[in-house]
Amino acid sequence: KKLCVVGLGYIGLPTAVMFANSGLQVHGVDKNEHAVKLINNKQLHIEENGLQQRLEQAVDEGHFTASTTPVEADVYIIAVPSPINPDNTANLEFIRQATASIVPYVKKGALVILESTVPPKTVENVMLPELRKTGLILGEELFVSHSPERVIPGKIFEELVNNDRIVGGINPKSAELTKELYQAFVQGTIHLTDATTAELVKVMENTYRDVNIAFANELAKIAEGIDVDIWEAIKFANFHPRVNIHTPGPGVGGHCIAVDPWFLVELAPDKADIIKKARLTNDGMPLYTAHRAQKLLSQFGIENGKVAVLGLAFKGNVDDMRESPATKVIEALQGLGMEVNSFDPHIKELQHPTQTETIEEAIQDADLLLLTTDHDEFKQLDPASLKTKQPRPIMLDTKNALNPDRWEQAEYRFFKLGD
Ligand code: SAJ
Repeated sequence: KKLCVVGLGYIGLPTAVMFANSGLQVHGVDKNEHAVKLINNKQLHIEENGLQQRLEQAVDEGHFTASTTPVEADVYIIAVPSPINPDNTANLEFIRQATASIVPYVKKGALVILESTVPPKTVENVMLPELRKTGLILGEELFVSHSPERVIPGKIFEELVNNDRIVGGINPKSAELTKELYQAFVQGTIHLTDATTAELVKVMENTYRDVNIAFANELAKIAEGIDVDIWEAIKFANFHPRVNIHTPGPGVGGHCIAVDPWFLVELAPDKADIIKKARLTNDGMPLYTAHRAQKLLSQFGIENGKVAVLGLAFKGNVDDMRESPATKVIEALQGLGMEVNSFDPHIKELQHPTQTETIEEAIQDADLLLLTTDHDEFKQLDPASLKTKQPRPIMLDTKNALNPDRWEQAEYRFFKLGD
């Protein structure tokens, strides 16, 4: 079988490579010429555990090529972004364009699979009108399904294989054909349903996380008011067999959890109350974090201090800055009149105006170190060797990532968000 994967980003590239490693002939398509060039040279434009070696294998075995335009194939997989507009409505233009781009190449008997997360009814209302232009009878001569990815960045290859998948077809045959394809490497169960149900399920999963994180963030704020360490309180609560409180933090980032709940709000604005409130609660965390930093500084007599933000990525051990709470914390700090440097060992090129190349540079004059991302590199820092010009700098850990004793022994004043 020949596959054409449209969109070679965080999901498309690993998925394409995985199929190629399983022996299928795969052609990847991306409109970013630079990324295509790199990929054909076995180089990466994104970071993911195991991806480098798997890409090399795929290209060396002759199973994987890439270009900026689609090719004729038996199966098309679409994995392009589905972001939100500034007014929190879904932007489905990339999905529509990607679908339109394959229309000239699609032949009778082909299967088109959407992997991107989308608002319910997108297959029906956005993709099918484009695919009808092939002149093929949908469900008989052209099969279409939604097979949303569910993998977590950092562990993509593990989860591609082991996670269950929900596959929704525009008819049962479409779903069945999709299942047969993914069985090339998926060891989890593949559950079949219709396309709209699959769309809703995927969005529900990420919304579940968002709502629960908002709950944890609300608890963190409450705990701060009564001098309780929320991290300890959550740990104890989670010893209950039916309680699983999520982790507070400086906000929710990434292109999924902070985005997908808005799809449900747009779909049912008068019904999605909790979902909307949760989204706004999480979006308020960067400002809350900045205020907490400001209060700490003024507690120690420092006005308009200098802050070193440790971490720009949206979560630990990834190189992805999209929708990162850290960048919003920085904006909020600056808005409050503070001077900010930042450092992130995973963001290789300087991608943020406040970013420095070394941690030493970022913390040099800092009154306060603000940990926003729980990278392993930060957990392993030796506080004793990290000297700022301040005799007793402040450390505010928003992720409960550090060992307070070590920082306090090194003359830092140590604080946590939610404590
Ligand atoms: N976060 C918290 N508290 C938590 C968990 C996460 O503050 O308890 C924050 C993180 O720091 C990060 C953001 O939320 O800023 C999202 O991180 P994440 O690791 O929870 O999720 P993503 O966005 O990397 O991946 C999610 C996953 N969805 C679920 O776990 C339901 C993944 O399985 C999906 O495939 C992915 O979204 C996607 O692409 O939709």
